[in-house]
Amino acid sequence: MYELNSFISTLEQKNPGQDEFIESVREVLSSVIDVVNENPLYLKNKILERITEPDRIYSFKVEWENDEHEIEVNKGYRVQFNNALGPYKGGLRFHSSVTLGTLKFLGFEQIFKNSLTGLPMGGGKGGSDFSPKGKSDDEILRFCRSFMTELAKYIGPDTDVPAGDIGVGAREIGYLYGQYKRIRGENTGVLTGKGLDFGGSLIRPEATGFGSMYFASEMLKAHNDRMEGKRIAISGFGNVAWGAVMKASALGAKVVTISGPDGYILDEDGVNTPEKWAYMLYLRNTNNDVVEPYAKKFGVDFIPNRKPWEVPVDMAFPCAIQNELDESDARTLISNGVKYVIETSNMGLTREANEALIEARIPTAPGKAANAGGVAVSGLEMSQNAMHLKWTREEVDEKLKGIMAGIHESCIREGKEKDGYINYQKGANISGFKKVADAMCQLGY
Ligand code: 2IT
Repeated sequence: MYELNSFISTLEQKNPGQDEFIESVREVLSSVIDVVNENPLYLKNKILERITEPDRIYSFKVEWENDEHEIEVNKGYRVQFNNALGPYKGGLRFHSSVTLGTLKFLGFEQIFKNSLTGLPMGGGKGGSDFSPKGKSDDEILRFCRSFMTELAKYIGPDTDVPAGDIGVGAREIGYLYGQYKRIRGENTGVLTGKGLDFGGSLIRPEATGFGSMYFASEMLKAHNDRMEGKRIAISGFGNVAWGAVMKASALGAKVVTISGPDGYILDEDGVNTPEKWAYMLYLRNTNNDVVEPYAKKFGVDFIPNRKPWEVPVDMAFPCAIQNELDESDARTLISNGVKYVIETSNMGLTREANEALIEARIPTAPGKAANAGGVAVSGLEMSQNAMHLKWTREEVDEKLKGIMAGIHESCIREGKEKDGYINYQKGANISGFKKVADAMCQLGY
């Protein structure tokens, strides 16, 4: 029998200084610990000890040359966390905040997210403390080449399939895949999120944001509500926020905020024109990591050094980075009458924020459910690569919609509480966990 706090304190002793990892384990275990304690097979198979230890971690040095012809050195990692359901699958993050603890939290989350999609994918994550901020295109190319020179030793289309995450978009995946092909001479599609002309899937760039809106639509349906006319706050201005604002507009909702590390944009007309969407992508590719120029370009308000959660809205979609919405943000949203919160970044809500929203009975979707559309379409890209064919936009979009609806159903099945409140966090954790745990029991140790 397990007791949550004593399990977590042992884990902390084994993994000192990895706070984000510990937090992500606590989050999953707080939902599944009773399920484990009631299942003799899980207990006998020591599932909790085994699932919280990565299968292996590769750590390597990335040496590259900057535009001043100086050599720079960064840390590179690939965490292969769990492959019970299929090849390790998960993105690469290039961001100054990346530590091994960050990648272990992301890899751990990825196990259950990938399980929720229903596709045969295990969980992994990788990346570097390299900061794309202020870097030239040539520097990005040289960094990606060096990073892949090491990473190529550890990945393969049936073993480990990386993709993008923060700081790694279509451009970086192109450079990384180019180097993989140079080294290995293979066209096996070992990365997902590739360009459309060399094995990439339609809808992959949009998939995380689209999927999150499809999930939200299902939530609203389950609450006899609809997307049309909803006022939405989104954080971030990168790939995920971009997909989300486009789909929100298509569904008749109005997104009034996007944000960056420098502050947030308040656009009362809505972020709802192709010109505004294209400008978000342009801003992302300048590598400056600021959103303020949007305000100047479109003549709207910029609120420096603040988060968008102070704006009264019906729905909030954190789409940027972990712990970006804390307890006081949650309380502000609640007192301003928020009706739904859809965590679209990985662990975007702090534990206290989550608890406050659940206590207030606000339907709150966890990232591993709401943002699974990205990795789901990555899975579809793997299928297309393996078959050497390409599905149409409509085919991929239909499959994505079906997968998101399926995840929503699993959340209801395992997360509906006695008072009728759907605890999405509990639902996602239990259904994601059970599949992996069952597979681990059947596979033996
Ligand atoms: O967090 C995520 O799910 C991703 N960054 C996407 C992973 C993937 O393999 O497409």
